[in-house]
Amino acid sequence: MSTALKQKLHQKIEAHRPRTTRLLKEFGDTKISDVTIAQAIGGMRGVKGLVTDISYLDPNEGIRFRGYTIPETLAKLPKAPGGEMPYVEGHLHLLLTGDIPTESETLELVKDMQARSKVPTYVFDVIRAAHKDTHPMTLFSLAVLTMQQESKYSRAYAKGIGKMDHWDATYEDCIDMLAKLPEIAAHIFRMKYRNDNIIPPNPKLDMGANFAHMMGINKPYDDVARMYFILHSDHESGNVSAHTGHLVSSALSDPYYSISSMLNGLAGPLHGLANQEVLRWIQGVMDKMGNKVPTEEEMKKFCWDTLKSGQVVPGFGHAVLRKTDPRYMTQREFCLKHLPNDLIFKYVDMMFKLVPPIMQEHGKAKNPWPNVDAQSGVIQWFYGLKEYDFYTVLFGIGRALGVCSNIVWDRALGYPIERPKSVTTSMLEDMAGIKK
Ligand code: HAX
Repeated sequence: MSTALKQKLHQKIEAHRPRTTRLLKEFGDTKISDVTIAQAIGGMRGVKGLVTDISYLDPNEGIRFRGYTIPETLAKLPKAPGGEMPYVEGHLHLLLTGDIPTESETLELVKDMQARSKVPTYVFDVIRAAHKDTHPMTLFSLAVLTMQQESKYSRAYAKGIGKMDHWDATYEDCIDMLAKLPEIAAHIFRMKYRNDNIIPPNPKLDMGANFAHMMGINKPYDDVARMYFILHSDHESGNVSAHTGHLVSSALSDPYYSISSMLNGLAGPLHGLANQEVLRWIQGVMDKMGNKVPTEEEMKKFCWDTLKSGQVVPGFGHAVLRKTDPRYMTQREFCLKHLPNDLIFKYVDMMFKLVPPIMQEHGKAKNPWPNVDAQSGVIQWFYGLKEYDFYTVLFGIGRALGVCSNIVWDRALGYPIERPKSVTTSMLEDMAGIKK
Protein backbone atom coordinates (compact mmCIF):
# COMPACT_ATOMS: atom_id res chain seq x y z
CA MET A 1 0.00 0.00 0.00
CA SER A 2 1.46 3.37 -0.92
CA THR A 3 0.08 6.38 0.90
CA ALA A 4 1.30 9.97 0.65
CA LEU A 5 2.89 9.52 4.08
CA LYS A 6 4.82 6.50 2.88
CA GLN A 7 6.00 8.33 -0.23
CA LYS A 8 7.14 11.25 1.90
CA LEU A 9 8.91 8.87 4.26
CA HIS A 10 10.61 7.22 1.29
CA GLN A 11 11.97 10.58 0.10
CA LYS A 12 13.18 11.45 3.61
CA ILE A 13 14.90 8.07 3.91
CA GLU A 14 16.63 8.47 0.53
CA ALA A 15 17.79 11.96 1.55
CA HIS A 16 19.03 10.77 4.95
CA ARG A 17 20.96 7.66 3.93
CA PRO A 18 24.02 9.51 2.51
CA ARG A 19 24.41 11.37 5.85
CA THR A 20 24.76 8.10 7.77
CA THR A 21 26.97 6.57 5.08
CA ARG A 22 29.30 9.60 5.09
CA LEU A 23 29.59 9.63 8.90
CA LEU A 24 30.47 5.95 8.86
CA LYS A 25 32.91 6.10 5.96
CA GLU A 26 34.71 9.39 6.62
CA PHE A 27 34.33 9.91 10.37
CA GLY A 28 33.82 6.42 11.75
CA ASP A 29 36.82 6.77 14.12
CA THR A 30 35.69 10.06 15.68
CA LYS A 31 35.11 9.52 19.43
CA ILE A 32 31.77 10.53 20.93
CA SER A 33 32.04 8.86 24.36
CA ASP A 34 34.41 7.22 26.84
CA VAL A 35 33.24 4.52 29.25
CA THR A 36 34.27 4.39 32.90
CA ILE A 37 34.10 1.42 35.25
CA ALA A 38 31.18 3.09 37.06
CA GLN A 39 29.29 3.36 33.78
CA ALA A 40 29.97 -0.25 32.80
CA ILE A 41 28.72 -1.54 36.17
CA GLY A 42 26.08 1.16 36.56
CA GLY A 43 23.75 0.57 33.64
CA MET A 44 25.75 2.56 31.04
CA ARG A 45 24.40 5.85 32.34
CA GLY A 46 25.54 8.71 30.09
CA VAL A 47 27.36 6.48 27.57
CA LYS A 48 26.58 7.75 24.08
CA GLY A 49 26.05 4.61 22.04
CA LEU A 50 22.69 4.98 20.32
CA VAL A 51 21.52 7.16 17.41
CA THR A 52 17.98 8.41 16.90
CA ASP A 53 16.42 11.46 15.29
CA ILE A 54 12.89 10.83 16.56
CA SER A 55 13.38 12.63 19.87
CA TYR A 56 16.14 14.07 22.07
CA LEU A 57 16.16 14.33 25.86
CA ASP A 58 18.11 17.24 27.28
CA PRO A 59 18.71 16.74 31.03
CA ASN A 60 17.85 20.34 31.83
CA GLU A 61 15.14 20.99 29.30
CA GLY A 62 13.34 17.68 28.83
CA ILE A 63 12.09 15.99 25.72
CA ARG A 64 11.84 17.41 22.22
CA PHE A 65 9.96 15.41 19.60
CA ARG A 66 11.70 15.98 16.26
CA GLY A 67 13.04 19.25 17.64
CA TYR A 68 9.75 20.47 19.11
CA THR A 69 9.15 20.90 22.87
CA ILE A 70 5.93 19.46 24.29
CA PRO A 71 4.08 22.84 24.28
CA GLU A 72 5.23 23.45 20.69
CA THR A 73 4.15 19.95 19.62
CA LEU A 74 0.72 20.32 21.19
CA ALA A 75 0.26 23.79 19.69
CA LYS A 76 1.41 23.00 16.16
CA LEU A 77 -0.22 19.62 15.41
CA PRO A 78 -3.71 19.61 13.86
CA LYS A 79 -6.49 19.18 16.42
CA ALA A 80 -9.60 17.05 16.30
CA PRO A 81 -12.77 19.20 15.92
CA GLY A 82 -13.81 20.58 19.31
CA GLY A 83 -10.73 19.02 20.93
CA GLU A 84 -8.07 20.67 23.08
CA MET A 85 -5.47 18.07 22.09
CA PRO A 86 -4.05 17.11 18.68
CA TYR A 87 -4.77 13.96 16.73
CA VAL A 88 -2.43 11.13 17.81
CA GLU A 89 -2.12 10.21 14.15
CA GLY A 90 -0.68 13.67 13.35
CA HIS A 91 1.93 13.12 16.07
CA LEU A 92 2.85 9.77 14.52
CA HIS A 93 3.32 11.55 11.17
CA LEU A 94 5.65 14.01 12.94
CA LEU A 95 7.66 11.26 14.63
CA LEU A 96 8.05 9.33 11.37
CA THR A 97 8.89 12.20 9.04
CA GLY A 98 10.03 15.13 11.19
CA ASP A 99 7.34 17.32 9.56
CA ILE A 100 4.29 18.83 11.22
CA PRO A 101 1.53 17.40 9.01
CA THR A 102 -1.21 19.43 7.43
CA GLU A 103 -4.79 18.66 8.38
CA SER A 104 -5.34 16.65 5.21
CA GLU A 105 -2.10 14.66 5.73
CA THR A 106 -3.28 13.92 9.27
CA LEU A 107 -6.71 12.82 8.12
CA GLU A 108 -5.17 10.55 5.52
CA LEU A 109 -3.35 8.68 8.27
CA VAL A 110 -6.50 8.66 10.43
CA LYS A 111 -8.33 6.97 7.56
CA ASP A 112 -5.52 4.56 6.81
CA MET A 113 -5.36 3.47 10.45
CA GLN A 114 -9.14 3.12 10.67
CA ALA A 115 -8.99 0.75 7.70
CA ARG A 116 -6.32 -1.38 9.42
CA SER A 117 -7.87 -1.39 12.89
CA LYS A 118 -9.88 -4.64 12.90
CA VAL A 119 -8.40 -6.98 15.51
CA PRO A 120 -8.49 -10.67 14.53
CA THR A 121 -10.76 -12.75 16.80
CA TYR A 122 -7.98 -15.19 17.74
CA VAL A 123 -6.22 -12.36 19.61
CA PHE A 124 -9.13 -12.11 22.02
CA ASP A 125 -9.27 -15.91 22.31
CA VAL A 126 -5.65 -15.94 23.46
CA ILE A 127 -6.19 -13.15 26.01
CA ARG A 128 -9.27 -14.92 27.33
CA ALA A 129 -7.41 -18.21 27.75
CA ALA A 130 -5.00 -16.60 30.25
CA HIS A 131 -5.42 -16.94 34.01
CA LYS A 132 -7.98 -14.46 35.35
CA ASP A 133 -5.38 -12.77 37.57
CA THR A 134 -2.97 -12.11 34.70
CA HIS A 135 -1.67 -8.53 34.80
CA PRO A 136 -3.04 -6.28 32.01
CA MET A 137 0.49 -5.66 30.76
CA THR A 138 1.05 -9.40 30.35
CA LEU A 139 -2.19 -9.67 28.38
CA PHE A 140 -1.23 -6.68 26.25
CA SER A 141 2.20 -8.05 25.42
CA LEU A 142 0.71 -11.49 24.78
CA ALA A 143 -1.86 -10.02 22.37
CA VAL A 144 0.85 -8.25 20.36
CA LEU A 145 3.02 -11.37 20.26
CA THR A 146 0.08 -13.49 19.16
CA MET A 147 -0.32 -11.27 16.10
CA GLN A 148 3.25 -12.03 15.00
CA GLN A 149 2.02 -14.49 12.41
CA GLU A 150 0.45 -11.49 10.61
CA SER A 151 3.89 -9.99 10.00
CA LYS A 152 4.40 -8.74 6.46
CA TYR A 153 8.05 -8.08 7.30
CA SER A 154 8.73 -11.69 8.28
CA ARG A 155 7.08 -12.90 5.06
CA ALA A 156 9.00 -10.41 2.94
CA TYR A 157 12.26 -11.39 4.67
CA ALA A 158 11.60 -15.06 3.98
CA LYS A 159 11.14 -14.17 0.32
CA GLY A 160 14.54 -12.49 0.37
CA ILE A 161 13.90 -8.73 0.09
CA GLY A 162 16.95 -6.49 -0.21
CA LYS A 163 18.26 -4.67 2.88
CA MET A 164 17.32 -1.24 1.49
CA ASP A 165 13.68 -2.34 1.30
CA HIS A 166 13.36 -3.64 4.88
CA TRP A 167 11.82 -0.43 6.12
CA ASP A 168 8.80 -0.76 3.80
CA ALA A 169 7.35 -3.98 5.25
CA THR A 170 8.42 -2.82 8.73
CA TYR A 171 6.34 0.32 8.21
CA GLU A 172 3.36 -1.80 7.11
CA ASP A 173 3.60 -3.99 10.22
CA CYS A 174 3.95 -0.96 12.47
CA ILE A 175 0.90 0.87 11.11
CA ASP A 176 -1.13 -2.36 11.08
CA MET A 177 -0.25 -2.98 14.72
CA LEU A 178 -0.56 0.57 16.04
CA ALA A 179 -4.05 0.78 14.53
CA LYS A 180 -5.12 -2.25 16.60
CA LEU A 181 -3.58 -1.41 19.99
CA PRO A 182 -6.45 0.81 21.29
CA GLU A 183 -9.08 -1.88 20.72
CA ILE A 184 -6.91 -4.59 22.29
CA ALA A 185 -6.26 -2.39 25.33
CA ALA A 186 -9.91 -1.39 25.76
CA HIS A 187 -10.94 -5.04 25.39
CA ILE A 188 -8.54 -6.05 28.18
CA PHE A 189 -9.92 -3.27 30.37
CA ARG A 190 -13.62 -4.01 29.85
CA MET A 191 -13.08 -7.77 30.07
CA LYS A 192 -11.22 -7.51 33.38
CA TYR A 193 -12.84 -4.56 35.07
CA ARG A 194 -16.29 -3.98 33.53
CA ASN A 195 -17.89 -7.45 33.74
CA ASP A 196 -16.78 -8.32 30.25
CA ASN A 197 -19.13 -5.71 28.85
CA ILE A 198 -17.23 -5.03 25.62
CA ILE A 199 -18.00 -1.87 23.61
CA PRO A 200 -17.37 -2.43 19.88
CA PRO A 201 -15.13 0.11 18.12
CA ASN A 202 -16.50 2.95 16.03
CA PRO A 203 -14.27 2.87 12.95
CA LYS A 204 -15.28 6.43 12.03
CA LEU A 205 -13.43 7.91 15.02
CA ASP A 206 -9.78 8.91 15.34
CA MET A 207 -7.50 6.91 17.62
CA GLY A 208 -8.04 8.97 20.80
CA ALA A 209 -11.80 9.32 20.39
CA ASN A 210 -12.28 5.65 19.50
CA PHE A 211 -10.26 4.60 22.53
CA ALA A 212 -12.42 6.77 24.83
CA HIS A 213 -15.54 5.33 23.18
CA MET A 214 -14.39 1.69 23.65
CA MET A 215 -13.37 2.39 27.26
CA GLY A 216 -16.88 3.74 27.86
CA ILE A 217 -15.65 7.09 29.20
CA ASN A 218 -17.22 10.37 28.10
CA LYS A 219 -15.58 13.56 26.85
CA PRO A 220 -13.07 15.02 27.52
CA TYR A 221 -11.53 11.54 27.91
CA ASP A 222 -10.91 11.52 24.14
CA ASP A 223 -8.55 14.45 24.74
CA VAL A 224 -7.04 12.77 27.80
CA ALA A 225 -6.27 9.72 25.66
CA ARG A 226 -4.73 11.88 22.92
CA MET A 227 -2.60 13.77 25.45
CA TYR A 228 -1.47 10.51 27.10
CA PHE A 229 -0.47 8.77 23.91
CA ILE A 230 1.43 11.80 22.64
CA LEU A 231 3.25 12.57 25.91
CA HIS A 232 4.33 8.97 26.45
CA SER A 233 5.34 8.32 22.85
CA ASP A 234 9.09 8.77 22.90
CA HIS A 235 11.92 9.68 25.30
CA GLU A 236 14.97 9.13 23.08
CA SER A 237 16.47 5.65 22.75
CA GLY A 238 18.20 4.63 25.97
CA ASN A 239 15.19 4.03 28.22
CA VAL A 240 14.34 0.39 28.83
CA SER A 241 11.27 0.15 26.56
CA ALA A 242 12.73 2.06 23.59
CA HIS A 243 16.08 0.35 23.91
CA THR A 244 14.47 -3.09 24.12
CA GLY A 245 12.40 -2.44 21.00
CA HIS A 246 15.51 -1.26 19.13
CA LEU A 247 17.63 -4.17 20.37
CA VAL A 248 15.14 -6.90 19.47
CA SER A 249 14.50 -5.32 16.09
CA SER A 250 18.25 -5.22 15.44
CA ALA A 251 18.20 -9.02 15.17
CA LEU A 252 15.62 -8.44 12.38
CA SER A 253 12.90 -9.82 14.62
CA ASP A 254 9.71 -8.27 13.21
CA PRO A 255 7.82 -5.36 14.83
CA TYR A 256 5.39 -7.70 16.66
CA TYR A 257 8.29 -9.39 18.46
CA SER A 258 9.94 -6.03 19.11
CA ILE A 259 6.88 -4.27 20.49
CA SER A 260 5.84 -7.22 22.65
CA SER A 261 9.37 -7.19 24.15
CA MET A 262 9.44 -3.47 24.71
CA LEU A 263 6.11 -3.77 26.59
CA ASN A 264 7.71 -6.33 28.91
CA GLY A 265 10.43 -3.81 29.76
CA LEU A 266 7.88 -1.06 30.26
CA ALA A 267 6.13 -3.29 32.81
CA GLY A 268 8.93 -2.87 35.37
CA PRO A 269 8.26 -0.70 38.48
CA LEU A 270 11.35 1.46 37.89
CA HIS A 271 10.05 2.26 34.38
CA GLY A 272 6.44 2.43 33.09
CA LEU A 273 4.83 0.54 35.95
CA ALA A 274 5.78 3.50 38.18
CA ASN A 275 2.47 5.17 37.18
CA GLN A 276 0.59 2.28 38.81
CA GLU A 277 2.96 2.36 41.80
CA VAL A 278 2.30 6.07 42.40
CA LEU A 279 -1.44 5.46 42.76
CA ARG A 280 -0.81 2.38 44.92
CA TRP A 281 1.44 4.49 47.17
CA ILE A 282 -1.14 7.27 47.43
CA GLN A 283 -3.91 4.75 48.14
CA GLY A 284 -1.78 3.33 50.96
CA VAL A 285 -1.47 6.81 52.48
CA MET A 286 -5.20 7.45 52.00
CA ASP A 287 -6.08 4.21 53.76
CA LYS A 288 -3.96 5.24 56.72
CA MET A 289 -5.46 8.78 56.65
CA GLY A 290 -9.08 7.59 56.42
CA ASN A 291 -9.42 9.51 53.14
CA LYS A 292 -8.62 12.93 54.57
CA VAL A 293 -5.80 15.03 53.20
CA PRO A 294 -2.71 14.66 55.41
CA THR A 295 -1.02 17.66 56.93
CA GLU A 296 2.37 18.54 55.46
CA GLU A 297 4.08 16.99 58.49
CA GLU A 298 2.11 13.75 58.08
CA MET A 299 2.92 13.58 54.36
CA LYS A 300 6.62 14.16 55.03
CA LYS A 301 6.56 11.26 57.49
CA PHE A 302 4.99 8.92 54.89
CA CYS A 303 7.78 9.81 52.44
CA TRP A 304 10.51 9.33 55.01
CA ASP A 305 8.99 5.98 56.10
CA THR A 306 9.19 4.80 52.47
CA LEU A 307 12.78 5.97 52.07
CA LYS A 308 13.90 4.58 55.42
CA SER A 309 12.44 1.18 54.58
CA GLY A 310 14.73 1.13 51.52
CA GLN A 311 11.97 1.58 48.93
CA VAL A 312 11.83 4.19 46.20
CA VAL A 313 9.28 7.00 46.23
CA PRO A 314 7.56 6.17 42.93
CA GLY A 315 7.28 8.93 40.35
CA PHE A 316 10.40 10.79 41.49
CA GLY A 317 13.92 10.68 40.09
CA HIS A 318 15.18 10.05 36.58
CA ALA A 319 18.21 8.53 34.92
CA VAL A 320 18.71 11.47 32.53
CA LEU A 321 16.48 14.40 33.59
CA ARG A 322 17.77 16.88 36.12
CA LYS A 323 14.63 19.00 36.44
CA THR A 324 10.87 18.45 36.72
CA ASP A 325 9.77 16.40 33.75
CA PRO A 326 7.92 18.63 31.21
CA ARG A 327 5.55 15.69 30.66
CA TYR A 328 4.70 16.08 34.35
CA MET A 329 4.14 19.83 33.95
CA THR A 330 1.80 19.41 30.96
CA GLN A 331 -0.33 16.98 32.94
CA ARG A 332 -0.18 19.20 36.02
CA GLU A 333 -1.51 22.10 33.96
CA PHE A 334 -4.30 19.84 32.72
CA CYS A 335 -5.16 18.95 36.35
CA LEU A 336 -5.11 22.58 37.48
CA LYS A 337 -7.56 23.36 34.67
CA HIS A 338 -9.87 20.34 34.86
CA LEU A 339 -9.63 18.82 38.35
CA PRO A 340 -8.08 21.34 40.78
CA ASN A 341 -10.25 20.21 43.70
CA ASP A 342 -9.87 16.46 43.24
CA LEU A 343 -8.75 14.70 46.44
CA ILE A 344 -6.03 12.63 44.77
CA PHE A 345 -4.74 15.70 42.93
CA LYS A 346 -4.38 17.38 46.35
CA TYR A 347 -2.11 14.50 47.39
CA VAL A 348 -0.14 14.73 44.14
CA ASP A 349 0.14 18.50 44.52
CA MET A 350 1.38 18.10 48.06
CA MET A 351 4.01 15.59 46.91
CA PHE A 352 5.08 18.02 44.16
CA LYS A 353 5.97 20.54 46.86
CA LEU A 354 7.22 18.28 49.66
CA VAL A 355 9.07 15.34 48.08
CA PRO A 356 11.96 17.12 46.24
CA PRO A 357 13.41 18.74 49.42
CA ILE A 358 13.08 15.39 51.22
CA MET A 359 14.88 13.61 48.38
CA GLN A 360 17.60 16.27 48.52
CA GLU A 361 17.98 15.81 52.26
CA HIS A 362 17.99 12.02 51.78
CA GLY A 363 20.92 12.68 49.45
CA LYS A 364 20.81 9.62 47.22
CA ALA A 365 18.79 10.34 44.07
CA LYS A 366 20.64 12.49 41.53
CA ASN A 367 17.33 13.98 40.43
CA PRO A 368 14.88 14.85 43.22
CA TRP A 369 12.17 16.11 40.86
CA PRO A 370 8.95 14.36 39.74
CA ASN A 371 8.79 12.42 36.48
CA VAL A 372 5.87 11.75 34.11
CA ASP A 373 4.52 8.89 36.23
CA ALA A 374 3.92 11.00 39.35
CA GLN A 375 1.15 12.92 37.63
CA SER A 376 -0.46 10.58 35.12
CA GLY A 377 -2.54 8.25 37.29
CA VAL A 378 -4.51 10.98 39.03
CA ILE A 379 -6.05 12.08 35.72
CA GLN A 380 -7.16 8.53 34.91
CA TRP A 381 -8.59 8.13 38.40
CA PHE A 382 -10.58 11.35 38.04
CA TYR A 383 -12.20 10.10 34.81
CA GLY A 384 -13.28 6.86 36.49
CA LEU A 385 -10.39 4.60 35.55
CA LYS A 386 -9.53 3.57 39.09
CA GLU A 387 -8.04 0.17 38.29
CA TYR A 388 -4.46 1.38 38.40
CA ASP A 389 -3.02 -1.98 37.28
CA PHE A 390 -4.19 -0.83 33.84
CA TYR A 391 -2.24 2.45 33.71
CA THR A 392 0.93 1.05 32.17
CA VAL A 393 -1.11 -0.30 29.24
CA LEU A 394 -1.99 3.32 28.40
CA PHE A 395 1.71 4.16 28.54
CA GLY A 396 2.35 1.15 26.26
CA ILE A 397 0.01 2.38 23.51
CA GLY A 398 1.78 5.72 23.53
CA ARG A 399 5.30 4.27 23.70
CA ALA A 400 4.56 1.98 20.75
CA LEU A 401 4.27 5.11 18.54
CA GLY A 402 7.83 6.15 19.29
CA VAL A 403 9.37 2.68 19.26
CA CYS A 404 7.70 1.86 15.93
CA SER A 405 8.96 5.12 14.41
CA ASN A 406 12.47 4.24 15.55
CA ILE A 407 12.25 0.70 14.22
CA VAL A 408 11.16 1.93 10.78
CA TRP A 409 14.18 4.25 10.67
CA ASP A 410 16.51 1.58 12.08
CA ARG A 411 15.65 -0.63 9.14
CA ALA A 412 15.73 2.30 6.68
CA LEU A 413 19.29 3.17 7.70
CA GLY A 414 20.35 -0.47 7.89
CA TYR A 415 21.54 -0.33 11.50
CA PRO A 416 23.30 -3.61 12.31
CA ILE A 417 22.54 -6.14 15.01
CA GLU A 418 23.35 -4.59 18.40
CA ARG A 419 26.21 -6.28 20.18
CA PRO A 420 28.15 -4.29 22.80
CA LYS A 421 31.20 -5.98 24.31
CA SER A 422 31.29 -7.22 27.89
CA VAL A 423 34.29 -7.67 30.16
CA THR A 424 34.81 -9.68 33.36
CA THR A 425 35.22 -8.27 36.89
CA SER A 426 38.75 -9.57 36.86
CA MET A 427 39.49 -7.55 33.71
CA LEU A 428 38.12 -4.43 35.38
CA GLU A 429 40.40 -5.05 38.37
CA ASP A 430 43.31 -5.33 35.97
CA MET A 431 42.37 -2.06 34.28
CA ALA A 432 42.04 -0.40 37.69
CA GLY A 433 45.49 -1.67 38.61
CA ILE A 434 44.26 -3.33 41.80
CA LYS A 435 44.89 -6.94 40.89
CA LYS A 436 47.80 -8.62 42.65
N1 HAX B 1 13.21 7.16 45.77
C1 HAX B 1 14.22 6.66 46.53
N2 HAX B 1 15.47 6.48 46.10
C2 HAX B 1 15.74 6.85 44.83
C3 HAX B 1 14.76 7.40 43.99
C4 HAX B 1 13.46 7.55 44.49
N3 HAX B 1 12.46 8.01 43.76
N4 HAX B 1 15.34 7.67 42.80
C5 HAX B 1 16.62 7.29 42.89
N5 HAX B 1 16.86 6.78 44.12
C6 HAX B 1 18.08 6.16 44.60
C7 HAX B 1 18.44 4.99 43.71
O1 HAX B 1 17.69 3.83 44.08
C8 HAX B 1 19.91 4.84 43.98
O2 HAX B 1 20.07 4.20 45.20
P1 HAX B 1 21.29 3.16 45.46
O3 HAX B 1 22.52 3.99 45.35
O4 HAX B 1 21.03 2.64 46.81
O5 HAX B 1 21.20 2.14 44.37
C9 HAX B 1 20.36 6.31 44.13
O6 HAX B 1 19.17 7.05 44.46
C10 HAX B 1 20.97 6.90 42.88
O7 HAX B 1 20.05 6.70 41.80
P2 HAX B 1 20.02 7.73 40.56
O8 HAX B 1 21.34 7.64 39.89
O9 HAX B 1 19.54 9.04 40.99
O10 HAX B 1 18.86 7.09 39.66
P3 HAX B 1 18.96 5.95 38.56
O11 HAX B 1 19.39 6.59 37.29
O12 HAX B 1 19.78 4.81 39.05
O13 HAX B 1 17.46 5.46 38.48
C11 HAX B 1 15.10 5.77 38.42
C12 HAX B 1 16.47 6.25 37.90
C13 HAX B 1 14.02 6.46 37.64
C14 HAX B 1 15.03 4.26 38.19
C15 HAX B 1 15.01 6.10 39.93
O14 HAX B 1 15.02 7.50 40.11
C16 HAX B 1 13.76 5.50 40.57
O15 HAX B 1 13.80 4.35 41.00
N6 HAX B 1 12.65 6.31 40.68
C17 HAX B 1 11.40 5.81 41.23
C18 HAX B 1 10.67 4.94 40.20
C19 HAX B 1 10.15 5.78 39.06
O16 HAX B 1 9.49 6.80 39.26
N7 HAX B 1 10.40 5.32 37.83
C20 HAX B 1 9.89 5.98 36.60
C21 HAX B 1 10.96 6.83 35.94
C22 HAX B 1 10.47 7.48 34.66
C23 HAX B 1 10.19 6.47 33.63
O17 HAX B 1 11.01 5.75 33.12
N8 HAX B 1 8.96 6.31 33.36
O18 HAX B 1 8.58 5.28 32.63
